[in-house]
Parts: sequence; C-alpha cells; structure tokens
Amino acid sequence: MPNMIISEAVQDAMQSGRPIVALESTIFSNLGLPSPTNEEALTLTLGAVRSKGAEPAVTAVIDGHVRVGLDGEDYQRILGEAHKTAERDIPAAVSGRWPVGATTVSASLAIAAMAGIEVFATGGIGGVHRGSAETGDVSADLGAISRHPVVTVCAGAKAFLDIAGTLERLEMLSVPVVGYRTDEFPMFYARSSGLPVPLRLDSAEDVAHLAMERFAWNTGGVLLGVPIPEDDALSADEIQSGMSDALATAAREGITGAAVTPFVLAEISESLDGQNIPANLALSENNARVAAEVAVAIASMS
Ligand code: PSU
Ligand code: MN
Repeated sequence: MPNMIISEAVQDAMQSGRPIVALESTIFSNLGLPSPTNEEALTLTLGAVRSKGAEPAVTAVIDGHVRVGLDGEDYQRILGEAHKTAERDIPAAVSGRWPVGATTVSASLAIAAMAGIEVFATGGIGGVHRGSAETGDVSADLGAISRHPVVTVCAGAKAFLDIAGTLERLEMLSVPVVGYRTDEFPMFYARSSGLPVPLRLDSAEDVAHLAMERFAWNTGGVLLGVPIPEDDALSADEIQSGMSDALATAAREGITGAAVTPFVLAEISESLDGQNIPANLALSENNARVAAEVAVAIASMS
C-alpha cells in the first residue's frame, strides 16, 4: 500500500465501521471555485456529510503526503493556490513534494479505493469534451470511475462537455450509470440533460444494494447522478449563453490538457456573473447528503 496519512477521525470511523464519504479537493481550491465561495462550499459539504451520521474524508496531497481526511490548518491550505492533481499525477505530487496537490475526481477515487472508502461525492464529473474526435480530450475521471470500486455521487457533467458522448463512453467502460429519483442524466446546474439513464433508483438503500452487487465482482465503480435541487437550478438557456463564449475563448487562446477545465469553469463563472454560485453550493451540499445516505446504507448492510 502507498504511504497515506489518514486523519484520526477517519481512522476512528474505519475501526468502528462507521460510514465515510470521500471528497475531492479541486472544487474547493482556486481551480474550482472563487474565494470565499469555496470555503462556504467546503463548510456546507462537510456539514451535510456529518448531518447524516457519516465522516467526511477530504483527499489531497499536502507537502508530498497523500492525505485522507483533513483538519484545521490543512483545510486552509487546500482553499488557496493549488496544483491540479489527477490520478496520474499522484506519483509526481508525492515524489516532487508538491505543497498543495488538489485532487480531482480521478485522484480522489484512486485514494478512496486504496483506503477502502466506498462512497465519494463531488459536484460534476469530467467527461468527453466537445470536439474530442479531433482533440482526444476525455477526462481521466471516466476511466477512474470505471476502475475503482467506489460509488461516485455527482450532479451530472458540465454542460460544456459532450454529455451524449460521455454517457456512451461510460457504457463502453461498463459503468453502471444510475439516476437518483430521475429518469434522465442530470446536467450540473440544470436538473436534466434530456438524455435517459439506463437505470433509475429511488432510495439510498437501493443504491447501496446495487453497489454491493457491483463491488462483489471487484471490477469497478458506480456512477450516481443526482439532480440539483429544484429551487437552485438554472435554466438551460442561462447556462448555454455563458458556455458558448467560454468554449470559444478557450479555443482562441489555445488552452489544452489539464488547463482546459479550470479555464472554462472560470470563464463560465465570469460570464454568468456569479449567478451560478448558489447553484454550485446547493448541488455540492445535496450530493454530499445523498452520498452520506448511501454510505450509511452500505455500512448497515456490511
Ligand atoms: N467540474 C466542475 N468543477 C470542477 C471540476 C469539474 O464543475 O472543479 C474538476 C474536478 O476535480 C474534475 C476535474 O475531476 O475538474 C476534471 O478535469 P479534466 O476535465 O481535466 O479531467
Ligand atoms: Mn482533459
């Protein structure tokens, strides 16, 4: 097993079989959300996990150490300047002693799986980018969701991605994609992408059952799409306008590789003039709550 520092609170939960929810750190860093919204998102997310009786385990690489579960000062470190750390970057972050490696979905899933944590919550996953036929740009999140035995709870994928292509790729990767109380794959700020999910489940217990069956095969994870709460959702039109500009700017400025997603996210926030912030907070909190309910259900079954 690689070296990892597991916080005391998370170790306690592991030893007593209490439910744990892993969380990524990229969304809470300057790569994901602007300050002070990022700190607010973190507080709401941690509170949501705890309110359901589960222990939050934020993943990160701090001073070259892989961390599972943070406290006090560590939280301040991930809220600031950070180096985006996907799964493939973990060895470089450790051997190169990166001060703050903010883990993406792929890195967080790798760390959660290694630590034996079965449920993970995020905001939106990465996916197949528009124009990927030319650029080849497909997020490492998809491969990680498929390989690691963890339930990923998300509000769908960002509207700037190729959602249909993302769902096709998830099928190719043999990922069970589940709509939580919905028949359609959610689209982050919007409740639906208009595209059907292959399976709908209506309770955390049902999701836990499915996850146990999936894990029994030892071949990978489950993706659970949870629509943003109705009151906080933006309309498809609102999202569309901000997005086209952002993609055009990224293309014009020749942004490639790991820089694409943070760049587009920042551009969209700017063009929506902060209208997306309440939505971002609401979906992060809601996903954390559902993830905790699933973790509680899994813990009660195992
Ligand atoms: N979607 C968001 N906010 C984010 C991300 C995605 O709405 O901060 C981050 C997540 O950490 C995700 C990563 O795992 O971007 C995907 O990056 P890429 O597209 O480069 O794989
Ligand atoms: Mn990419």
